[in-house]
Amino acid sequence: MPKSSVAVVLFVCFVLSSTAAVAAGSASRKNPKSADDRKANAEMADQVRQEFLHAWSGYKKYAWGHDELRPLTKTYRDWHSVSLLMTPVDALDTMILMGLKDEARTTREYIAKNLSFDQDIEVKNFEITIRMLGGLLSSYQLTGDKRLLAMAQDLGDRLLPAFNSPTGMPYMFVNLKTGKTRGAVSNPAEIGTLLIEFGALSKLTGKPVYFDKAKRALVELYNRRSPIGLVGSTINVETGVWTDPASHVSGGIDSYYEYLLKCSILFDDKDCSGMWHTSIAALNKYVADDTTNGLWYGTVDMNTGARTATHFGALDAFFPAVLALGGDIDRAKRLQESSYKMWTTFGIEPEELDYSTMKVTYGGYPLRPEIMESAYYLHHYTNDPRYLEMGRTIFGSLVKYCKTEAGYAAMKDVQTKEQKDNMESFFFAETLKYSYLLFAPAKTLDLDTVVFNTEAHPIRNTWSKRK
Ligand code: DMJ
Repeated sequence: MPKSSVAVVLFVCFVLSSTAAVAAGSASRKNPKSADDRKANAEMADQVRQEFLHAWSGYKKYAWGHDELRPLTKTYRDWHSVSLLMTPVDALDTMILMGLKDEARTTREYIAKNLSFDQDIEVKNFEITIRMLGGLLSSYQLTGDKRLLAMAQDLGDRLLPAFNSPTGMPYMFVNLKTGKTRGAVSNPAEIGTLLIEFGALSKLTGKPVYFDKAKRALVELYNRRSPIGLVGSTINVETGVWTDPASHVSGGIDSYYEYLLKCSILFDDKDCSGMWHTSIAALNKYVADDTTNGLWYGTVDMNTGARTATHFGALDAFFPAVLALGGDIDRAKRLQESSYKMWTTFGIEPEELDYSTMKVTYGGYPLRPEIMESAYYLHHYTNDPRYLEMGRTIFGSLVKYCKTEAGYAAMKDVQTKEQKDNMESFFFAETLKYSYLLFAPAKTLDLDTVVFNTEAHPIRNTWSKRK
């Protein structure tokens, strides 16, 4: 058997096997002690699975073959003039992890036979990378289906022209057929959230070009940090000049920091490790806001560190997971309490609030996963039932306010609980996956052996001899 096939088989065995050696590290930390607790967790995991099936059957009935379900009007939405099967690709590894074998088989076959990237469409490099490239690579590792790897490579090749800017930082948009690029003003998240996917593609295909381009983009961005070690909100990838100095951990910057840490782990990359340590020190010094109302991360000027806003929101709720993964359990716990306060104050979290007044500044909720993701990480590292309790409350609100006849709907405003006709693919990829993994037995997937991309697609290092 060629080396790469052995690696895939090993990963499949790793995830599916229930031998004591598998996941022993986290199993000892995560498995509840009492039979009652085990039963309660199993019931929750099963409920999440049933809700996945509810939403999935709505997608199949009203939107099959399209990018997303519109859960109120029971129709569909495509991001471009042709569908890229966004929901099936994003949802596939969740089905596999939930043990939904028939659904996973049918979906995988459908993707393999119907998805083509040979399309004259302009796509957002970041979104297509995290959802599609990440989804294909993760499902390839979980199944060993080489067709998925071939599709990932085809997609990676078509996205590569995005990096052809004078600085090496990618343009926002690229045409999948012509390679034409657009969008010189980008942001740290879209520039720096590509290395897990492009890097894994290199390791799994033996072609270094993907890793090299994505790593260069990350380094070029980092090298433009301010003298106090922070990045801003927008930057021109042609000139390398910042166009907005607002510095925070929210949307537009968030996963840049996440990938510095995760790439240091996944690729054992010393540069990423150094960049992470410098960055987290600057974040904790300037962006963290330790108030009488709890720990938050707000907004400051990247050059002076002066606070310019006290905003925090649903997207920022990923940060406890990153802090915990980086070993800072204390800050992770305190920030998760703040996120949970944000959730429980309104019954569901708003997209953004002002934490100095706890007033909503933007009330939408597009079914985001971040708060559940952080509960999952914190439970893994602490085994504290507090995070199961949080998970139950959060999932309970989702069912109460967002469930519809055809699936799950976003909210226009968490204060009025008015629903919105959207069900993003990340609801399947992330929200339901993290909800399930929080309650599922530790052997389902050992967090210590994978790195999740920012769309919750687990990637395992099958290429390094050391691992
Ligand atoms: C996802 O697409 C990813 O998690 C991304 O990093 C941020 N936004 C959504 C989920 O909220």
